Amino acid sequence: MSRLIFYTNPMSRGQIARWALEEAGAEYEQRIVEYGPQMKGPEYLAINPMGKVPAIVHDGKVVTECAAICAYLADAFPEAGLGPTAQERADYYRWMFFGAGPLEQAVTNRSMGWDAAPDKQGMVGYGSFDLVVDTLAGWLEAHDYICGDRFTAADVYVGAQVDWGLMFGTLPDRPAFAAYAERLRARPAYIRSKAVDTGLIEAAKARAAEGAPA
Ligand SMILES: N[C@@H](CCC(=O)N[C@@H](CS)C(=O)NCC(=O)O)C(=O)O
Repeated sequence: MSRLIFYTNPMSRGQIARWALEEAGAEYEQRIVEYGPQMKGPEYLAINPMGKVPAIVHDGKVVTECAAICAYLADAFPEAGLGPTAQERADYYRWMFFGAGPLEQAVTNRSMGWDAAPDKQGMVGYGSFDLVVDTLAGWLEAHDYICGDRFTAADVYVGAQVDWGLMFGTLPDRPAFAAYAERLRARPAYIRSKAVDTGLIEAAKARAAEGAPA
């Protein structure tokens, strides 16, 4: 029988993977990995040598990296319809990789207060933060979802970044981003997955307030 183990921490990008798991309709066992010694300890490093969450182990095979997890789950659970049709494949891969490369880097670097000097932007894969934002906003102004009119796993990955970016102010509040995020936040799988992580965060806070370990 198929077995899927999900390694996560509720306060992490693991929220993206959980949303993907819920969209896929996958049954999974959850293992909470605490930041610090547990995440950097030999047991977890044997699963992800990066010592980062999330990771999944499906029938003995490890998948790390949120984008890869989203794409993998779309393939592993085809009945959920999260993968692209032949017609959708170009948009699906284009934006999935755009999300994992230019978008993630641009947002991270900007959050860290780093922008490439204008004369160096040609050497930076994403160019500039504004170029990335304008490019993604342009696509979402013309498309309800990454692949057009239908939700796919690419919307979990790219959408999660838009969702987080708007929530934490790391992306500008463009109307196309807000409308896209609103569509995604109404999805039952999104709501279910956020409820689980929010519950775990609240429980950890309550334990910490009582002086118990997380
Ligand atoms: N590129 C990875 C990023 C994973 C990542 O950075 N996870 C953070 C939490 S959001 C983490 O585990 N940080 C703990 C650490 O590096 O010590 C992905 O997409 O999954």
